Amino acid sequence: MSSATNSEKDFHQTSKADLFTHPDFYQIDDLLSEEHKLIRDTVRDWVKKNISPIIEDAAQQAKFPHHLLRGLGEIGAFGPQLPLEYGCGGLDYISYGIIMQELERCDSGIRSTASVQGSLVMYPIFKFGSEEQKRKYLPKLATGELMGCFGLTEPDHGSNPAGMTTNFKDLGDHLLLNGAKMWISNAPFANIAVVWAKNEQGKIRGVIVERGMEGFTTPETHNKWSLRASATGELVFDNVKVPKKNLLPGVEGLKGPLTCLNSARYGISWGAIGAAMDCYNSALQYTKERHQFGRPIAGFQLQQKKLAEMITEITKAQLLAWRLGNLMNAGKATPAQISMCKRNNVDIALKIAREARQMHGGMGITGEYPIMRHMMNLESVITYEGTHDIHLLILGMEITGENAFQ
Ligand code: TGC
Ligand code: FAD
Repeated sequence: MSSATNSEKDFHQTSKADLFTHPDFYQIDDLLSEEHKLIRDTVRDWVKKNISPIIEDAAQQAKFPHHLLRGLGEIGAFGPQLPLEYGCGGLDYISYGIIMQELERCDSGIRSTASVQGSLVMYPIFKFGSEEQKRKYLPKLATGELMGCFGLTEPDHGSNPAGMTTNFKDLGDHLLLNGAKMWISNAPFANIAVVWAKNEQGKIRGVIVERGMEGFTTPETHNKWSLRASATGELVFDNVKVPKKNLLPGVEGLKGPLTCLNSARYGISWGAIGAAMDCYNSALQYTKERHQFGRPIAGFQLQQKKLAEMITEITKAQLLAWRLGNLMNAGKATPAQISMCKRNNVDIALKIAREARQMHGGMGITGEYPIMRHMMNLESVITYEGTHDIHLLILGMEITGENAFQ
């Protein structure tokens, strides 16, 4: 079980109704199937009923709402893109994107939990795990009975994970794991961790570490101003004996974790649009209702410029994500295409959140509106899964053939 939990009664329920409907300026809904729309409606209804009423309080208290986990499993938020035979959703990548968008529309931290579980824990087990590992972990991860985290980043190796120092020795029937990971989403409550570490030959391998293994601890990271409703922590390995059967057999080298990041970055590309839409809707509503100088502020040109630019950027981001989803479905998406979409969509979402914050005037800094929470969350989203500048350099290398990283 998880190391620490709370329950629904620990969160104050707001009486404010969540009336979100998505803007669709370019009739992009026409590009979706009936199944996609049904999935969207189902997830949206569940989010409105279960997350919206408590999310502001969870963020203010900086507490992850553990009671949501089984419900997230029931609506198919964990590993929707993985096959039915392992208890997963068996859905396409557009459906996966839609689910991430609906979750992040409410809060990036909740989407983070689902991204990590589906793309960074379940996906590597599915893609690189043994049949025994798949049968043991995937069905329970899909329901939320088991939760996982992904350990790549270290205190001294963030953008450059190839330099990692976490390592293991092969001692016959078990591995001896030492080192530390930092900034790990879900770490404080995860039952298992997919950890990337170097073997004695300096090759990066994936290892499944279980809570309860001696020498394995997960201290929580406190005092974040961003993703406050998501639990972040460290993974510390002090001579942890990990059974050899917990090694992921199917991959060696940095391409292992980077392959998983492709899937998670894709999900973020859709997720960020959700946060942007929520900020846009709130700004549109507020400017229509708020009167200054004897008229709604929506009537002033400067406010209209901001709203018109917001919906333009949201629409462009939607089209980019939709096309990328189709490339993912066809198995044709390249890492650089994913970088472009993650980078662009998070960037526009953060800019929209900042503009929306100003349009709400003083009210924009309060928890009465979701704006400031989205804005602070997106400061992490633009940093994790590859920073804004790292994705620019990935694109630069793709188009010029020159490596500007080092
Ligand atoms: P480089 O030499 O370019 O590549 C090493 C090997 O990996 C292959 N490769 C990829 N494979 C699959 N997908 C990709 N996107 C790949 N990119 C590269 C490459 O072909 C090579 O394979 P091989 O067979 O030749 O060995 O590697 P590098 O050391 O120069 O680094 C490249 C760089 C900087 C782009 C990469 O390291 C990077 O992306 N850095 C950013 C780190 C990052 O994104 N960390 C994310 C941590 S997890 C996280 O933030 C989760 S937050 C989750 C949440 O809460 O939602
Ligand atoms: P650094 O790599 O130190 O970068 C600092 C600055 O230098 C950045 O602006 C960067 O763009 C720039 N920079 C670095 N290299 C170059 C270069 N070559 N050229 C130009 N500029 C450069 N990691 C996980 O493994 N698992 C998780 O679950 C996870 N969850 C996270 C949750 C949160 C809330 C946060 C904040 C982070 C999380 N991360 C996780 C870590 C995240 O992926 C890293 O923070 C990110 O990759 C950047 O690494 P860093 O923070 O060490 O920054």
